[in-house]
Amino acid sequence: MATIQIKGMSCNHCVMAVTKALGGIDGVSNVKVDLAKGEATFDEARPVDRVIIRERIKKAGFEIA
Ligand SMILES: [Cu+2]
Repeated sequence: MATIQIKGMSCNHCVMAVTKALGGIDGVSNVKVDLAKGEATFDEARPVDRVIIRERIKKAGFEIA
């Protein structure tokens, strides 16, 4: 399981957007976003390039801390 810190989430809409962004990445599953902690955890079927994860998060309007 991987954990990333995400900046800029303020409500459940943000949680949904991040969950959708991460869940849409090939090989990523079981995404869980914790709003209070500002972090997301997920499983990787194989190692996913962090550059791709960063890009998807950015596209959704957030930043990886
Ligand atoms: Cu929000």
